Amino acid sequence: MMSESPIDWTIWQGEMLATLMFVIKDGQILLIEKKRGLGAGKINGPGGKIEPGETALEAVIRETQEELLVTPHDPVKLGELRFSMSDCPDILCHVYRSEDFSGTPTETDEAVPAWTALDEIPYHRMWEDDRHWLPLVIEGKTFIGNFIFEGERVLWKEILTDLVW
Ligand code: 8DG
Repeated sequence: MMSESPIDWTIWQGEMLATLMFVIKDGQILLIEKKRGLGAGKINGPGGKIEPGETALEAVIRETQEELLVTPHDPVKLGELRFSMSDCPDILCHVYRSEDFSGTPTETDEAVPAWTALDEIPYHRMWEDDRHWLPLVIEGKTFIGNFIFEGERVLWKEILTDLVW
């Protein structure tokens, strides 16, 4: 792990804007096994790119509908993740939590739904950074996570908590 960030995060800007949704209900979290795109094969929350003209909130609802045929209710933004990537455009990702939904989580071309107990989250099958901030989502805390990746490895990380959006 590098000790000093080679990036000035105060002027950093994401080239790709993305979202993630974590529905947490009855002690379980609604995860997906992603079937295609960036992070295929990994366990994650539903989510994806923000389309031109869309807000982050609109995008996270649309992506959850497309990937799982589920509509999250009253999503609350908890975090922002900033990924400086070595091999693809830098990503700014807005992280939401919801405590209820309508519809039935269903497998689609993009994802397989996986309800998971909160104490059984398979971090070994997830992006390496997730273990540093997903516990904050579960606790309902706000955060910024800054990460520098080399390929799929985290070279540097910083987590700031208690943000006001
Ligand atoms: P497509 O169907 O349009 O091809 O793609 P998409 O679904 O719109 O976008 P995507 O390529 O799936 O977007 C990448 C998703 O992966 C997006 O939700 C953000 C998420 N993601 C990263 N990096 C990391 C990470 O390190 N951890 C976690 N949990 N998610 C990440 O891009």
